[in-house]
Amino acid sequence: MLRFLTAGESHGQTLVMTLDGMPAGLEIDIDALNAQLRRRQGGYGRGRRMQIESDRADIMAGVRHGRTTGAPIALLIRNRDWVNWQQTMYVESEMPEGATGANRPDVTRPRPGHADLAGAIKYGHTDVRDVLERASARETAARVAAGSLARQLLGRFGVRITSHVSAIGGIALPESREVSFDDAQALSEDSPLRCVDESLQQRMIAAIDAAKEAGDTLGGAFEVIARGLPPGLGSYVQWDRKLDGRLAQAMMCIHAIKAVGIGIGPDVAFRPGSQVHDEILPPARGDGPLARPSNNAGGLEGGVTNGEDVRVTGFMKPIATLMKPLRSVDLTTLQDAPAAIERSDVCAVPAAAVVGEAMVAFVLADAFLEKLGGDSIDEIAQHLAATNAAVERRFTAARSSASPAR
Ligand code: EPS
Repeated sequence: MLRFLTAGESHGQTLVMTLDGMPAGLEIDIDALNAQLRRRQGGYGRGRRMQIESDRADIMAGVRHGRTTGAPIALLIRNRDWVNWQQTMYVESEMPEGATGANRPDVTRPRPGHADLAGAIKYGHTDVRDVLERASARETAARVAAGSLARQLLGRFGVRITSHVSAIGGIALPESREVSFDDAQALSEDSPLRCVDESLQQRMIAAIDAAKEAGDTLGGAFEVIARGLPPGLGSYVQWDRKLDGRLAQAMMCIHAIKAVGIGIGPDVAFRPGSQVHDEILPPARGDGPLARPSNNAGGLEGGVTNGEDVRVTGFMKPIATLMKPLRSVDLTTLQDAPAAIERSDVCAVPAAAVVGEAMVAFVLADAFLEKLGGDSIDEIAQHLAATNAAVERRFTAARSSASPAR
């Protein structure tokens, strides 16, 4: 079983991530991991924080001489902004001598849509900062680190993962547009929103500018696509083993995600069966796999991978920190007061797409190990080869018994 936990506050010293269950013998590419962290920091519409941070992971445990040992992996992503926050975020009971930054007043006006109010009531906090520091999406940097390691494991066995932004605010790719893995993969990391349609992207940028001007924020949607997964990951036999359910949970728990779609997602509710289900055709070439002319199911039938691309869409609400704040109350007086303003982003959908890739990578790597697992990369490679050979034998037998008329 692969699992990870994170710790860390948005303006604390560091984010911490522990990943348990990685097999031994995987070569770790720390530059590739840091490149994923950099991708998460990008996207048009981010705030000033991203100019301060340049996220880098320091691996503290579980990797030796460039390879996993099978032990838990621990890593740190230090917050460069910590120097500006020591007087507000110190750990000790008294402010330590030499603490830098500013001593900020308590936050008492919860932001609608953020965890502020529910969290303050739940944990009994009077300074809402005790909630928002941990509820902040800064934590997703640690998830991207975990996901990057999961992606490196999958990559070792030919699985690749990409994403693209399909909507910002009300501006969206048409429903009929299925973005191919290659089109998403070809998007440049310098592309401002990682949308495959350039004219739409320009309209999205204008919408973000207008939202910023109005003190408002924008959400949107992104799709994660995974290619090269073997069929048979996940299972239909028990509710908690269905891979679509597990992917949905992993996407839904990303900050600000309010809905998840698999394949064509919510559209399934509005089309007849003949326009939803993907037909099954004989192999296009003699020794090829069965052909599927469409992939509305997003690579998952019965909660099991079917060998097609896995496609998962996340729908993100607008960020809850508005520079023109919504109405709220001051929790110390219960009188009307505009919601607190924290430094934030206007739109973070491209960053959420990178986090989505990480969470999808993590769940897929977990499911991969469940079916083909072993304690080392070599053992897993043997299991995968044996599984592929068994499928191949079955199809070879079927081909040789097929009537010549077919
Ligand atoms: C950040 C995500 C957002 C940013 C944050 C860094 O967090 P939140 O969910 O709290 O809005 O706003 O930046 C700051 C907190 C700041 O002070 O600028 C991230 O993804 O790293």
